[in-house]
Amino acid sequence: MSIKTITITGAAGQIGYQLAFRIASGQLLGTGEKMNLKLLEIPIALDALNGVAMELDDCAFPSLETITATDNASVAFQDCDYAFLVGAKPRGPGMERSDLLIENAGIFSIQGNAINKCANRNIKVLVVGNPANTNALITMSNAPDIDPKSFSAMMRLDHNRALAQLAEKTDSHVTSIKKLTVWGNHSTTQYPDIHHATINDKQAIDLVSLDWMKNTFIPNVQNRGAKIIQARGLSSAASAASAAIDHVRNWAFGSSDNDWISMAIPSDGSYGISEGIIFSFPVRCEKGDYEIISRLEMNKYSEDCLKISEAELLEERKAVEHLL
Ligand code: NAX
Repeated sequence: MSIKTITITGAAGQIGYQLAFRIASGQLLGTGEKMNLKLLEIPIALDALNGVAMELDDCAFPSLETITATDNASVAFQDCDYAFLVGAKPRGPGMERSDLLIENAGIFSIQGNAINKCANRNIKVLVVGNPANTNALITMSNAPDIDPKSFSAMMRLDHNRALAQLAEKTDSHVTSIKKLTVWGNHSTTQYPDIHHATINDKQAIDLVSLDWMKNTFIPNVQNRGAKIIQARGLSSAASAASAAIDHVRNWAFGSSDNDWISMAIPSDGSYGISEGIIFSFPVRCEKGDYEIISRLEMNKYSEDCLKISEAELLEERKAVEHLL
């Protein structure tokens, strides 16, 4: 049995602190699979990171072979099979979105380079750190020797949030909802789309009003992150870690046959979305690969929503053009 190497960046942060323990306990690969865990942080957070490593030791997880805590990207990505890029610079007071893009672009270009040099050629990369889609684009562009299909950004938290909102409204369980999509960017331009969704085999769109869909459901999903910050005083962490595991587990081991998931991946031009930007599509995963669900019928409302999110991603790409 081969031992997998899993890298988590920003591992001393809120999400990293949840993610590391859930992965080490076997919730990603299954409890029988051994792993080496590599944790990357910035120098100032190394003491905290060593504390995380000590706690991981203290759990005596049967699946965990070795733990490496480092501030060196080349060490962290050496032989990496699965990378969770969580660490990012938060938006500071007075910082414009474009400043945030550029600050983070520096981080993700270094990490893309290190992945290109050191990681397993079949690596799967999930970018969580915001702005996640464009950070994934930068990482991918700086790893030219790795298949672009190895890079993705996280929309699964948005997807899970949408499932929960729709389940609550229709008094059903999340597991009875299939074929829901959150398209686009992980931002407030994302488009949670229930036009193809079913609930216990009935069309979801027939079970709710258009007014609820447009004026309650969509804004609630788009703004759920802000609501969590308002309530907790901190941004989503446990739910983000849970979604990150859902994303990579489905990607690596497959998603359900009669359903699909939302993943931000390099656009191949499907649904008229500009090629190359990291855009969320409905995908089905099998044997470590994914395929975009094609030829879904899209009405004018949906097409317009996709275009708004695409325009935002094109603008973000323009802001970091010099790093691509
Ligand atoms: P925290 O600020 O708690 O943790 C971030 C950690 O990253 C810190 O420990 C910091 O030292 C580290 N870090 C910064 N630069 C680094 C670098 N160059 N290399 C390695 N580590 C570095 O943030 P947390 O709440 O954990 O959130 C992490 C990121 O996830 C943020 O960018 C956040 O906006 C983003 N999110 C993305 C979500 C998504 O769905 N895509 C949802 C949750 C979350 O908001």
